Amino acid sequence: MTTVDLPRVSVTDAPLGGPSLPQERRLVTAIPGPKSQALSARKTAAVSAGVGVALPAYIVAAGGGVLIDADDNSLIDLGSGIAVTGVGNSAPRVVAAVAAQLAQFTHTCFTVSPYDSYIEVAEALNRLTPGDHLKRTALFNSGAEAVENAVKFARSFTGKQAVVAFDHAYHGRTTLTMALTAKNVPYKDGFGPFAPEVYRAPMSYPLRDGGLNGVEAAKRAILQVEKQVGAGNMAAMILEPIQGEGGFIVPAPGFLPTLLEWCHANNVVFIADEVQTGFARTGDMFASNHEGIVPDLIVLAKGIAGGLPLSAVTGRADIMDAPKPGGIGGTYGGNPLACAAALATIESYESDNLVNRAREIGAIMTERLGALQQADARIGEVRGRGALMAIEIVDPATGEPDALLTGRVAAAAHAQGVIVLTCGTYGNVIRFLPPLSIPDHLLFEGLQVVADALGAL
Ligand code: PLZ
Repeated sequence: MTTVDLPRVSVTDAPLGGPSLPQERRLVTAIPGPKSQALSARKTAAVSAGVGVALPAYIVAAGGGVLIDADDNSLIDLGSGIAVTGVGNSAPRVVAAVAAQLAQFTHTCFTVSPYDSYIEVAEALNRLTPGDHLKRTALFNSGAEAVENAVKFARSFTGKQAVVAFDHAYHGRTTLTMALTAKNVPYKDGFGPFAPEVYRAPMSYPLRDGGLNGVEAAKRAILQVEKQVGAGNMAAMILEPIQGEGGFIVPAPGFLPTLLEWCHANNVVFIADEVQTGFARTGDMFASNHEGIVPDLIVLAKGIAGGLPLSAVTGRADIMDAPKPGGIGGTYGGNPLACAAALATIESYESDNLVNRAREIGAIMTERLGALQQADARIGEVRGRGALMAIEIVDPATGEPDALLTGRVAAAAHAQGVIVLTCGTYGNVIRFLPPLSIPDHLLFEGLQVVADALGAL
C-alpha cells in the first residue's frame, strides 16, 4: 500500500477524500457490489431514467488517482469526472480555500452585491489565456451555459446571427448547444426543435478524411460555409481545438489557423471551446497554444475549479464589452465558493507545474498505448495530447469502427476496477483523462488492465 508521493501535493490535511487515500486498486466485491446495487435500485425509483450512469459503483471518497465506492472497492480513475478534477479530487488547496469561503459567505449574486474573487478569477483568466491583447471575462456555471453566452457576445458584437459548428462537435445539451452538438443519439434524439441559425461544416479528421492536410480540410469547410451560409450572415465559428465527445479528434496541422484567418478576414468571431481541453490537460495551459492560434473568445469550464461548478468566457475586450450593461448574467454565475475553488485550482496548475505533469502522463500513455497498437491491429489510431489521449478501435480488415468491441473493453476494465470512458461519433473510441494527481504506478496499472481487457476479447 502506497500513498501519493508527489511533492507538489500536500498529503496532510484531507480528512475525508483527497490524496491521503491509499493509492491502490482494490477489489473487495464484484463491481458494482451489493451496496452500489442497492443504490442503483433506489436511483431507478427516484431519478429520471434519462439520467444514465456509465459505471454504477457509487462513490464515497476520492483523491489522488482513486475513487472509493460504497463497497470499499478502490477504483483507478482514468476519467477525472470527464476532465474536471485535473488537480485531483478534494485537492488540499481547493478544500482549504472553499472551506474558508464557506465560513465567510456563500452567495450574494455578483450582479447584485459583488465581491473581489470574481474579479480575481477574471484577471487570472485574462492573463493565462492565449494572446496578450486586451481581454475581459464573464463567469457562468456550466460549459453549455458559457457556450451559449459566447454566442451571445458574438451576435451582439457583429450584429449577425448565423453560427457554424463542425462535424463530431460537442458543445452541450441546452437548446442552442444541442443544435451545435453534432451527434443525435443520445444528445438530441427526440428533443427538437433546435435553435435556428446553426450550420455545420466538415471537420479535419486525419484517420477518416482521405488524407486531406489541415489547409485542404479548412478550405473544404470554408467553401461549404461560403456557399451555404455566407460570411455576411455569420456571427461566429465555434470549434474544439481537439474534439472531446466526438472522439478526441486532433485536426491536421494548419486546419485551425486557416479557419481563424478566414474568420478575421470576414468579421466572424472565432470561438475556441476549450471546456474539455483547457487547463494543463493537453500539456499546455490551453490546446490552442499547440496550434499557435489566438482565439477571439475562449470557453472554459471543467478543469477550471477542481470540481466545483464554474465556467467562463474570456476574450477580446471589444467583443466582450459589446452587450449593454445587464445583458449578461445569471443568479449563480461566478458563485463565491466556485471562485475560491478556481483561484486555488489555478494556483495549483501554476505553482505545481501541472502542465509539465500532463506532459509526463502523456509520455507514459503515448509509449504504452503505442506499444499496444503495435501488438494489436484492432487499434486503428492512438491520438491526443498530454493527459488527453485515446485509442480508436476498428475492424482491422476494413478499418470500420468497432463500437461493440469498444464497449466490451470498457465494461471489462470497469469490472476490474478501472474507470475509462468511451466517446466518438461511432462509439469506438476509448479515452484516457487521468487526474494530473495520479501516481505513475496507478497509471501504468490502469493502462495494463485496459490492455489485458482488449487482449482477452
Ligand atoms: N463543450 C467541449 O466537452 C462537456 C459532456 C458529458 P457542460 N462534455 C461532457 C455529458 O454527457 O453531458 C462539454 C464539452 C465541450 C461543452 C461541454 C458542455 O459542458 O458543463 O456539461 O455543460
